[in-house]
Amino acid sequence: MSSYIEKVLKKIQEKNQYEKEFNQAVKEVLYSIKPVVEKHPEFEKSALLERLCEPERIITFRVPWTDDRGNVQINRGFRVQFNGSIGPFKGGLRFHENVNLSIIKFLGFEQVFKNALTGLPIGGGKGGSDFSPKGKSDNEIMRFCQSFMNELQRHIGHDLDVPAGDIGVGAREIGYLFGQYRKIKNCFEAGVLTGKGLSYGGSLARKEATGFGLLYFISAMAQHHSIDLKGKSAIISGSGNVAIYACQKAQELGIKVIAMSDSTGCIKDEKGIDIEEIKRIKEVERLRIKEYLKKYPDAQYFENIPNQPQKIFSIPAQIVLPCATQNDINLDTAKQLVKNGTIIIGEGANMPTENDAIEYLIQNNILLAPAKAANAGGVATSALEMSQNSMRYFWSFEEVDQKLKQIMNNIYSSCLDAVEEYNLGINYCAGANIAGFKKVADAMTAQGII
Ligand code: NDP
Ligand code: 2IT
Repeated sequence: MSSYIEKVLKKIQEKNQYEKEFNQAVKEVLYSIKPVVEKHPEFEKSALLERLCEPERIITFRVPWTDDRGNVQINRGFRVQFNGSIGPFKGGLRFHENVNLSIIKFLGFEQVFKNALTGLPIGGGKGGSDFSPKGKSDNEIMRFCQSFMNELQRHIGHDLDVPAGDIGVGAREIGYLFGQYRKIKNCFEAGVLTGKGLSYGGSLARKEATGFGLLYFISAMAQHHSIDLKGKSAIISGSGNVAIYACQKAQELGIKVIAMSDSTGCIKDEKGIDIEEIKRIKEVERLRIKEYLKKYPDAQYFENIPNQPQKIFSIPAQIVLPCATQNDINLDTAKQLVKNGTIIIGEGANMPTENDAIEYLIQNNILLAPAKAANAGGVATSALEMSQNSMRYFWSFEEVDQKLKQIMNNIYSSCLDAVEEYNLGINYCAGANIAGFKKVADAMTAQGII
């Protein structure tokens, strides 16, 4: 290990000792960029890695709101503007009860490399709140979003920082956030948020983009390795935005998706998941995935046991798409996946695989499509939404989808180039980190010590 990287990692661990997820994400990147750092002694002189791992700005704020019973509730809001050297800070907002600074920082850090990989002019950031939309009425969600925006509006703008959705933030929440921003600013600044509804500046295919993009990336990888995806079986963890459209595109490609999940449990349908029924349950009715059994009594349901690996990962499949949340696959789960004959893992979620599990999977010849590359289709299409907003124009679904496909193919090529240049075998995780890092390092170096 390069002594400069060791020194930086030690410092980061000391300074952020309670931030488990952030330390995990930093370690994964810094270890894998070693061959590049060793070629560039000037990085140490300009403290490039220290600057890369310290967000440009962290904002935390109080979010007071009143629930339907008239009780005042307080949540904590976050926005981490991690690195703006390539473009305005860009990244989603996550509303989930377990959100804390460590999680937002890890997400912001990963976003920097992901956004660089897209080749589009977007820097990296992330935000959110420990607010859980689950079980809340529409009015409660609206009041929360309005209060959240009352503070966030000071810190965002179409050339400054452009938030979007993530876990717990979809079209409904973006609509309420945009409405409040427009009211406060007294102007229609369409490009300040992405993932907007189609009636007020959203892009066609943004909703589908992360899931579709994941399958485009996997297709490029499978083609390079002479693997035919058609007829392969798949399991997908999660049943939210990313999981649903990953499932839809997988089925269009002839893959048989036999299981999906939510945080409570998973359903298994050997005949293949009816994705329209999942959309009805999750997108329209906002119910639990178990509801699927009402229409398909022959399907099976397995409930998760707290603090144990999610049940879905014990179902054998050739393709595994973790599309729920971070750290779903630990070393034990990874061993199970290898035993079950998995060929490809495509990370739709951010950091779904723990570091020792990544190592184990690659050593066991599993093709692992890393999140920073494989799920970049969502943010890339957000950048296309920004372009359309700037032009005051819009592209057809087919045009956006075509651009998305091209971007995902380019991202795969960038990863492959890095893998080949540095002799990394099938380590696409290191390849993605190196390709993303090089772009950010170039931009940071050119802009001096800031
Ligand atoms: P959604 O809120 O739409 O869906 C999240 C899904 O994950 C739900 O099915 C949820 O189940 C499940 N889940 C299981 N366990 C957890 C947990 N502990 N915490 C939160 N969710 C859990 O989110 P998205 O589909 O948008 O996001 C899924 C993943 O993809 C996240 O890692 C996100 O960061 C990443 N991502 C999202 C992009 C986007 O454009 N939306 C782009 C790139 C990455 P339940 O309903 O039971 O909570
Ligand atoms: O993790 C991600 O890339 C996202 N949640 C999407 C961010 C965006 O700005 O569209």
